[in-house]
Amino acid sequence: MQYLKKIGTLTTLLAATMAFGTETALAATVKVTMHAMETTVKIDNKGTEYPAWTFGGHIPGPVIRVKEGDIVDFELINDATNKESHSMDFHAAVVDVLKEFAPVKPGETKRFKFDAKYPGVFMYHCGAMPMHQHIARGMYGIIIVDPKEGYTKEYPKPDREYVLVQGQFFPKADDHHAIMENQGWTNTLINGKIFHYDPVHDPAASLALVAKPGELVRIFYVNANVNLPAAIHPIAGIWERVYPSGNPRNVLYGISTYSMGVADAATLDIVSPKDRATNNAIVDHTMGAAMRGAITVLMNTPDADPKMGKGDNILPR
Ligand SMILES: [Cu+2]
Repeated sequence: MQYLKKIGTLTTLLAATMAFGTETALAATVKVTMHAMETTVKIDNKGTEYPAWTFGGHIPGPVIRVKEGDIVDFELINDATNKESHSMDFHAAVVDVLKEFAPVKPGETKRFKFDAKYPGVFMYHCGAMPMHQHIARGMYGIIIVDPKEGYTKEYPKPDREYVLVQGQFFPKADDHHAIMENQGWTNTLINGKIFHYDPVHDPAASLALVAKPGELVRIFYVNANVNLPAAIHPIAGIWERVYPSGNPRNVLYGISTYSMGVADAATLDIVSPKDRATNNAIVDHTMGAAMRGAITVLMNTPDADPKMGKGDNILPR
């Protein structure tokens, strides 16, 4: 027993050394710069304009993608032309809310670093007050932290990947009291637009998610609603696997509808039938949200554009 214990200790030490060595060798510092921009965006497929507050001029902000163990060296530039203070709150970071996440005045810049310690998918958002208004006006996005061990049997390599970030649209952008009370929201935004990828319900929609029959499609989903949970279901399909918070160690199988609280995120895998062309409608099954814009069509056809859902094309705009 004593011998086994010793071997065990040695193995643990060796494993720790190896892990540390590997991490040191592979850990990278990833520099991320974002501009807080108070600017006009188009919130539907017809081009309706809205006075948004954004990271980088779009709702959602840029997709940040790093690897577990990387150090994110982040810089937030609050342009001098802005009127409001803004900040950055990465849900992937373990830092000090009063330091790293503190507001930045117009014309100022803030820089901080954090260790991307946990793999998964996480919301990021502005935390300047009134926070609910900054989120409602569009200051949110997704950070993906890929697992350091890469793909495994339980977390297989997907054929395509897509990002879907859901938000609530409040047309009265200045009424932050109403936003707090969840009053006056008229629509749901998917990647910043109402029925963004749904040519079935909006003839003005020119985009849909695409894949080939039988491909493994991985969806990175963030619920950036201000006040409402979301119930994500792929109509005419079942999630093959769901990874709560996107962590490959959290695996659920054969899920019809996966519920996400506010600010929650998940990775959801779906595989369509191999022998025929089909469509799925990925919805927030909360009907009031679906009918207000939270329907995304996934077309599974043999002629699917080979570039969609790959590399930089995981958030089609
Ligand atoms: Cu802000």
